[in-house]
Formats: sequence, structure tokens, C-alpha cells
Amino acid sequence: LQSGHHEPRFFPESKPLKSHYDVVIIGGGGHGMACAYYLAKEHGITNVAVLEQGYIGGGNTGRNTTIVRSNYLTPEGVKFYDASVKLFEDLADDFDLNIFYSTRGHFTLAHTDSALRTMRWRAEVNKHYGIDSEVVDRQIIAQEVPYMDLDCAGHSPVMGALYHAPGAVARHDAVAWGYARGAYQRGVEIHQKTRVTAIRTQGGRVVGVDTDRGPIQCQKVISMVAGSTPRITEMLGLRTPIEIFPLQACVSEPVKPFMDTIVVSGSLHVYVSQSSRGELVMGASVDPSVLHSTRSSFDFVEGLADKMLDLFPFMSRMKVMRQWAGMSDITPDFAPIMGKTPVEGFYLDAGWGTWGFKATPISGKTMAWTVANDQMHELIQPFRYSRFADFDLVGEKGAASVGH
Ligand code: PYC
Repeated sequence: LQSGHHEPRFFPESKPLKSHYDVVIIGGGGHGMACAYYLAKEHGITNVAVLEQGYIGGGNTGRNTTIVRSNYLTPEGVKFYDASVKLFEDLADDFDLNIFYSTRGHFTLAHTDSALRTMRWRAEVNKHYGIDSEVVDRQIIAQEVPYMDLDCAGHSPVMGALYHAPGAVARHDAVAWGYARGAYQRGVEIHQKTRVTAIRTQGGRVVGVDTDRGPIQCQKVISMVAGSTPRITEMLGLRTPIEIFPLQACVSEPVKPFMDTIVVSGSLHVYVSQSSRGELVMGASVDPSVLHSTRSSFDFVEGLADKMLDLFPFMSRMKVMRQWAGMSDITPDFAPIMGKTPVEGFYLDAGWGTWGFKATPISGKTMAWTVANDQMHELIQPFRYSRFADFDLVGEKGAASVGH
């Protein structure tokens, strides 16, 4: 380095927009960055612009509770998320960046006979596809999570749990930034504070996008915008059954490490893990009504604390440090919508509801393959746009951590 010249830590300010790109990705979250990365790395497609209306990872990528798991209910879901966990496990090496990937083990508590039945069902499907999941009894839970009140203050005692050893947490910003840096180093342009205002088509195929920084010509556009999906699909008159619900979360003050595992209760609508900084990262179910808003509420923390204290009474004096909300785009079958659409050259990666972070690597990889080959990748074929019209849903509600 010449003296006085400092290398930018990740990448420099973006240049002016070019008038043409081969591919435009709308949304600079984890999914958008992962797709850009795999387009460049695995398909040599580098004339790509990622357009982000805010800042990198500022949407749902930076608002989730960072849980990674593959203990889904359907064979389609299990195979898809298993491929994602495998990519996650090597991501730090791939990026040469610490993403704080930490395998913790994941307990999904069952408080009723019917919940226990669903756990058994999930365990059997998981095992069939080689995923490490099993139903465990109260004794094992007591041994692994000794600080939890299994009687739940007498309200709804824990009867057993689905235990998923590969369950993990990772630093969500690092995942987005790792992908962003890798994409940038291979020639992808990343434009923050750039809002798409229209998608132009001619004869049923994409020819460009308009942005608040000027027009761009392109043959392929990928929407990877989570809670803003309806705003984008409306530009093309495309109908989806997606509805947007706020999902709120919070962290406690940092405390000494004591919680090794991830604990989820769909019946009580809580999930919690301890971050590498010592904060308890906690969340609940989605808010009860459709709302396009990222405002967090006192109702949320009050309701969450009520349930958390049933399980962990000793937390009663712990302070909540921060709370926030994201916008979840939820489909009727609780599975994503991925791949090609009826508009030629327009690809959709949406419907990530409350389960999108864990799919970041595999959604990026399979969407990049689909766009490069203009053909649906086999892992995402079940999640195609047309499945609602075909009455071929992928019912994953029983595997959503969050009660709905
Ligand atoms: O799908 O694991 C999950 C999850 C945890 C919190 C929200 N979703």
C-alpha cells in the first residue's frame, strides 16, 4: 500500500448506475447478496446490480433471531433446509470471515399430546432423510436445560420435545456482509439507497427497471425483498397469496453464558437462545393482524415476558435492552415461493414468513442456478409460483417455530 492509502474494509462507495446489466436483483438482504454471490462464483455472471432501497441487511436479515435448523415436516422442506445447513457449516471458510456459526442443539417443546404427535411425525420424516432429530422425554430435557421449569408454573407442563442436534445460530449481519463482499470482489455492483419504482416489460418479458436514480435495461430481474414483495409484484400485476404480518423480537441485557441450547415453544409462542455477546435473543409469534409496519410494541414485550417467565422464572429481573419488528410475508402453506414466474425474465424469492434466515445460502444458490439456466432448480420446484393454482401446496405450518 502507498502511504496514506487505506484499503476499504469491505467495498467502496458504489459507482453511478450503468444503463445496462444482465441481471438486476431487487433487495440487498442475505438472500439477494447470496444470489449475487453464487451467480458470480458458480455461473460467471458478474454484470449484476443489487439494488437496495435502504442499507445492506437492514430489512429482515438484520431483524431475525438467527436460528438455523432443518427439522421441517415435509420431505421437500427437509431436503431444502438440510442443504442450507450444510452450506452454513462451511460459510466462514468460504468467506474467510467469522460468521459466529455456533451449533447449539434445538429443543422444540411439546406441551400437549397433539404437539407431541407432530414432533414424532417430524422426527420420523427427518430421520428418513438423514437429519439428526429425535423425540426426547422430560428427563433428557431436564438434564440439558436444567434451569427451565418443566412444569411451566403449572400452566402447561412440558411433555417432551423434538431435539435437533444440528440446530445453530449465526451472526446474521456477517452472513449478509460476507456474501456482499464475495459478490463485490467478483464484480457485482451493490447499490444501496436505490429504490426500484417500476419494472418494464415488452410482450410479456422483462426489459428493464426504473429506479429513483434512473432507468436500467436488463433481461432478468429477481425480487428478493421479503416484506416488500407485494409492492414489487403489483408492479407487474402478478397476484400472490402473500400477506404481511409484523414479527417482533428483542434482546435482554448481556449475562454470563449459561444457555447452550436453543429453546422453542410453539404453544407458548416463545423462542430463545443466548448470543455470543451474552444477550438472550427472544421472539414470539407474528402480530395478530396484517400490517405493513416495522414498529415494535409494548404489548409484544409484555406478552413475551409473561410466557418466558413461565419457563424461566429466574429471568424476572432481567432487563430488555432492545426490541424491534420486521415484516413477514406469509403464504397459506407456510412455505416460500421461489423461481420462475408467468412474466418471462422475472424471478421471485418470497414468502419467507418467519423462516427465511436459515434458507439464505440455499435460496441464493438455487435461485442463482435457476436464473443462470432459466430452469427451475430441482430443490425449489415444489415451491414454484404456480403451486397455488395447481392445488399442490407444501404444508409446513407444523414446522414453523412460531405459533400463528
Ligand atoms: O423458523 O426457526 C425458526 C424461527 C425461529 C424464530 C422465528 N422463526
